Order: sequence, then C-alpha cells, then structure tokens
Amino acid sequence: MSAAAVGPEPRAPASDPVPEDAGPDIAEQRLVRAIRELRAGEPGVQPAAYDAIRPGSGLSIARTLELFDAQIASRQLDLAAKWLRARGAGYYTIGSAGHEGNAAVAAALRLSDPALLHYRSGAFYLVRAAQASPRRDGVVDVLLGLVAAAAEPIAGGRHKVFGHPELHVIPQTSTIASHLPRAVGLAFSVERAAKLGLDTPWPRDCLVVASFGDASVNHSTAAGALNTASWCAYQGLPLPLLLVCEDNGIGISVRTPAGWIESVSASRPRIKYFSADGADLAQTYDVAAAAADWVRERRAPAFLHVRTVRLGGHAGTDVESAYRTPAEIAADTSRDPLLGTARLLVAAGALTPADVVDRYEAARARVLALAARVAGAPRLVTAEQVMAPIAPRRPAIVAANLAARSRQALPGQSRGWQRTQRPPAAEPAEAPEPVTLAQAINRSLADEMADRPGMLVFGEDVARKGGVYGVTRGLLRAFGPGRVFDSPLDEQSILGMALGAGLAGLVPVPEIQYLAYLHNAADQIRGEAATLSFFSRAQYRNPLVVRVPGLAYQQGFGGHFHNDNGLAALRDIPGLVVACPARPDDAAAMMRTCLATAELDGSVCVFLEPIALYHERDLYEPGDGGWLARYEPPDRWAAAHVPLGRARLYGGGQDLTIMTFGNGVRLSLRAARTLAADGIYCRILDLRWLAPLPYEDLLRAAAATGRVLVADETRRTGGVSESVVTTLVDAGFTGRIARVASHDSFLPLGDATAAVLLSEGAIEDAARDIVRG
Ligand SMILES: Cc1ncc(C[n+]2csc(CCOP(=O)(O)OP(=O)(O)O)c2C)c(N)n1
Ligand SMILES: [Mg+2]
Repeated sequence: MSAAAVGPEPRAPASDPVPEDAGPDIAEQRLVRAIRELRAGEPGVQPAAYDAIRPGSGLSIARTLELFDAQIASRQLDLAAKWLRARGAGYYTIGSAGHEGNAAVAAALRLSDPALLHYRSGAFYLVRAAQASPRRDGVVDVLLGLVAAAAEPIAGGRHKVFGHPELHVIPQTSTIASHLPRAVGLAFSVERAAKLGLDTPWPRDCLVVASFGDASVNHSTAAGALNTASWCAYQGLPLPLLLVCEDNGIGISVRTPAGWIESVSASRPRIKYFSADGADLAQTYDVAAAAADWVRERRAPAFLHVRTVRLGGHAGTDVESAYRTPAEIAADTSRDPLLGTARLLVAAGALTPADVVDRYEAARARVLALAARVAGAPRLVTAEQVMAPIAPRRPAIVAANLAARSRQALPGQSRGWQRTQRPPAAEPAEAPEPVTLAQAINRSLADEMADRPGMLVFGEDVARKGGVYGVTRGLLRAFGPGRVFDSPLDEQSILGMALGAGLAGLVPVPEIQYLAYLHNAADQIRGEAATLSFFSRAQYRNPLVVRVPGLAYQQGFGGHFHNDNGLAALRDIPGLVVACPARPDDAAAMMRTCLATAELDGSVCVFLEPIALYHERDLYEPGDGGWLARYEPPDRWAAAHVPLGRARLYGGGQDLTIMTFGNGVRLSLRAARTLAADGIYCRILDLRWLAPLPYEDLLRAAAATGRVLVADETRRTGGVSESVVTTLVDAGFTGRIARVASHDSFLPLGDATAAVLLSEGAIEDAARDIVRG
C-alpha cells in the first residue's frame, strides 16, 4: 500500500473539543435519567476493588469498571457513527447498542483465543484491545473503520470490520453466518495441527470463539456449521469452539419466535448449551467463564446464548417504528446493558449515579473528539491501492522454492508416491511407465504430502475409498487418518474446514466431489476465502487448493450433475486461481505450482480436473498412448515447473491458432490432425490457467497466425471464450476471431448430451470457415 494513503493514527489530546452539534439524543437522555434514579445499596464499608461486584460472582469491582468503560465507549461509537454519517464523513452505522454484554464474553476469554466476531460485538472488540500489551485503544480502530480510513488496522479502509492480528480478531464479511464453517474448521485445525506436531499462530490450549445474531442461526450455513461441530464432537474429535449467539430477538424487522434459540441450540448433540442475560454483566461473565472453561478443558464445543436487546434500529437508516410498537421499543430500553452494569456498580457502592453519568459524559467527549479527528483521515484513492492485498503473488519465489526442493531430492526418487504403492519385490519402486491424468494427480499429491507435513487431503469419499475416480487412492494408507480423512457430506463444511485449516497455517487440499456441487457452497470461496486477504490487508490468509472434478464428456455416465460445464461463478472472483490441466504432466506441475503459491503467497486455488480425461490413455487411435505422460520425480520439478498464468502451445501451424483448455485440448488436437490432412495447419494453445488468463501467451499465439478460433467446452454465454475473445479485442488484435462453444443448456443424460456440447466436428467446421471463409 502506498504510504501516502496511510496517515498516522489519530490520538485525541484531552483538550480536543466535543463537536458542538453532538448533544445527547432522546434515548441517551432517557438512559441518563434512568441512571440518576438508581438506588445505592446498603451503606457500609467502602468496597475494595477486588471485591466481587455481586456476592458469588467471579467478576471483581475493578474489572466491572473496566468492562463498563468498554461498554460505554462502544455505545459512544454507535453515536459517533451516526454523527459521522450525518456529516458525510462516515459510511457505516450498524451498531452494537444493546449488545454490550459481550464485553463480559471477551473478559472471560484470553487475548490469544482467535475470535470471529458478529458486527455487534463492538464492546468485545474494545475489551480485547485493552487486553493487549501494550494496551490498545480499540476506539480509534473502530472509528477509522467507520470513516473507511486507509490507516484502519485491519481492512485499511476497505470495509468496516472488527479485526486485528495482534488481538487475534479475524475480520468477517457482512454475509451473516458465513464465518461459522470457518470457525468450525479453525477449531478443528488447531487441534489437528497439535496432533501432527505442528505449530499454529495460537497457543495449544486456545479456543475459537465465533459470535453471531439470532436470525443468523436459521441460515443453512449456520445450521451446517453447527451440525458439523456436533458431528465432530459426537465422534470424540476435539473441537474447542465457543459459539456465542447474541440474541436480540430480531433480524432487521423479523422477530425470532420466543424460545426458538433455546429450542434449536440446547438440543444439539454434544454441543453444551449455556445461557445468560446480556443485560447482567456479572451473570454474563460468570456463564461465559463457565462456557469457556468447558470448551478449553474438554476441547468440546459449547453454545453460549446471550440474551440481548437491539437499541436504535438495525442500522442508522432503519426506522424501527415502522415495524415495532413504542411499547416494544420502550421495553428494550429498560434492558439496556449499560443501565444493568450501572445498577451493579451503584448497588455495590463502587459508583454513585452521578459518577456513572460523569463517566458516560467523559466517554462521550473522548469518543466524539476522536471522531472529529478521524473524520478527515486519508482514504484509499486509487484502484491500485484498493486492490493491493487481493492476491499478492511472488512467482519468482514460487519457482525458487520448487528449484530448491528439486535440488534436495534424490535422483529419480519419489518419496511420497512410493509410500502409496506396494511394489512387488521384483519390480523397481518407481514404475517408469507413463501415467494418466488421475495417476499424475495422485502421485503429485503423494509427493507433496511427503514434503509438506501440514498438507491435509479431505472431502467426501477421498480417504477410505480413495475418491470416486481413485485420484486420492493410497493416500490414507501412506499418510494416515490425521492427514487424509473423509468429511461429512456438506460442501460448506468441507470448504469451511479448509478455510480454518489455511488460517491455522496448514495447507488444505479439500475435494468437492463434482463441480455441480461447488455451487452449493460457492460463497465459502467467493465471499470468504477469496476476500480474507482483501479485508485484512493480507495480514490473514487462507491458502488452499480445492480440487474439483468437473466438466463433461464422460462416456456412459452423462447427466448435468456429473458433467457440469459452468465456470462463470468462479472466473469472476478477484484473485482466485483457476487451474485446469488437460494432460498428466501439466496436472502434476500445476498442482505443485498451486500448492507452492498457496503456501508461500496465501493463494486460493481451484484445481479443476476434467473427469473425462482422468483415465484417458490415447489421443488419436486406441492404444497410441498419446494422452499419457511421464511423471517427473521431485529432482526434475524445477525443469518441469509450470508458472501460474503460462499457457502451453502444441504445434506450429501458420494458418490458425486454436485456443482451448480441458477436454477442448484433446478435441482440438484431434481436429487439427484432420484439418492438416486438408491442408489447414493449426497451432493449439492450451490456456491451462482459466484465471488469471495467460495474457501474454494468448496474445503471442494469436499474433503468430493472425487467426484465432476459441474452442470452448463451457457454455456460450458466460463461458471462458467470452473472456478470451474480449481479451484479444481489448489488446487490439485485428486478425479474425471466431469461437465455438457448448450450447446454453444443461446437459442431458445419455447420448443427447453430444447435441449440446462442443464437438470435434464443430471445431473442424469453424476452423475451415475462418481459414477459407
Ligand atoms: C446471507 C445474508 N443474507 C441477508 C443479509 C442481510 N442482513 C444483514 S443483517 C440481517 C439480519 C441479521 O439478524 P441477526 O442475525 O439476528 O443479527 P442482528 O442484526 O439482529 O444482531 C440481514 C437479513 C446478510 N447480511 N447476509
Ligand atoms: Mg438479531
């Protein structure tokens, strides 16, 4: 990021004036009145700071005062957000008012417990910030977020999120519940890493905390995550996860039925249920401490239900009175957690009502003065600044890493895949014969697992069965169930597991069984994996290589769901790598590149495997072995390196360049042979990388013949060829361009599938047209 866009962190001197137009609103006036009416407890001895705030509570008076300050500051931040918004200086007004009991949840946890927070967990964040050493002023962080300042510590002005690497708060998107699969995955992974003897950024006895709203519990993403947490715990898998539901009884305007959260949460198998009144700080602290102990000691999940209220509408723009009665709104004010804590402090004799009001006013002055100071903080200006953290990549380092590993390898030795095989004694350990695409992927996974102790392979049917197509066969036996395991049948959970594992420093290689089923869980890639670097200025990353068998042309096994040829949902995701190897040698090399860029740069990679080519051996004639290739052992990996975004050229024909990928490569090579017999000589460019497209290779190959045919097995609308053609046009290519693609159809079962798919014949016809026409 450019230094110019990042100003110094504003700090308010005590003398900063309170903005004049920031007087208390009606709700505040009501709160102050209620505080003034509080009654002190029995007069007696002056309480000591370390006394319990209430007999029997683990919360001391001194700690209550600190938490109260965080609660008040959080409330003032909500007011400051509206004040900034009204002046056009702020952009976000969803507040935490009514939820400030979550200060006690933070207090019951450790700074080093990774936290994935609800957007109303402001007081939690402030308490967490104060736990840091040196102590951090979370108020400034939040204000910088509200005004989208480039100096904001986590997203750097890209969104208003709670997050900070030193506070172990991982930023979340606005998509409700979408962080919960990751939270489950993270809790799973901190334990799995420990089992494998690997370090994570967090201590061995940490727990993962994730907070969310009550309406969010209904989301299928939350339901899936809770189910997976149960599923793990039910089998005795350790899962130190504290799920905190901040239940204000409503989601924007839709009421949560009374008792619903208890009903759905208290009955989850092996998830211990705890409940607290969020307006009562002492109770929330005691219950949260008990829940945290449960999770930390047993390494088992718990659900902490914190009953809260939502004060002041969903966001600054939301007119609550349109869907709530005045009586309902007034009832919530009486459950204001600030009033609750004030009551505790006054009852304990720690503060008088006047002291409370003074504290409140002092916080208002401090926060508003700071707000006034950040209002003009420098923002991101250029596209370059905004985009800098999307997917930082260092291809030279990736290549150097592969080269170094090549040098360390023994000539011809494949440590990994030999472990997956049981060679007959008489045969050499490494079969010299060429391999299929499926075998090449299998061997590269095995070799990489041997080199990377943190690499995990998981998904539906990948372990015991070895994958529907045998691609992961032998890995379980070679590397054990700690690193190769079957997941529950839930794509969101599989990807969430990967997101957590990546965050924990492991190298996850999940499998989504078929491309059609990725769409079922696409947000975990689109909204979560791909955005983490963006929303954290690359301070958090979730490296992963998700293997996705897909595309069409499976003989005798048709139908849309096992032959999905739609990639549009992946290709528009900023920073996402989409690799699509067609041949065995490319598959092995590209898998290595993906793993290296994942581990070294934090890249999120989709490795799309053309199922129909998995076991293909021949190209032109049965038995010609034209689709097999030699598997390069590790000592040859440097020589065989395929950099990200580099295409592969076949032939040097001068008449036409056919640009293609996946099954299209095989179809085009076959078509080219027929065309050559007719005197039309083609060169074929296998794009190999569908995102980012191999820009330079593409332009070079086009310029070489001046005629381009794009042979695209994805759909005509939204398919890959649209981008290839546009890239050529944008780059000023003036030669002829045509494309052949599959129809805008879903794929039928049986032979009818050929009617809608790109065919060899269609490529030949289009090639003749473009060359002769
Ligand atoms: C997946 C998704 N759908 C819709 C929204 C729009 N939205 C934002 S907040 C919200 C209500 C959430 O309610 P709840 O979980 O109870 O949290 P609260 O705001 O009450 O704290 C909705 C529908 C969203 N952010 N994400
Ligand atoms: Mg709610």
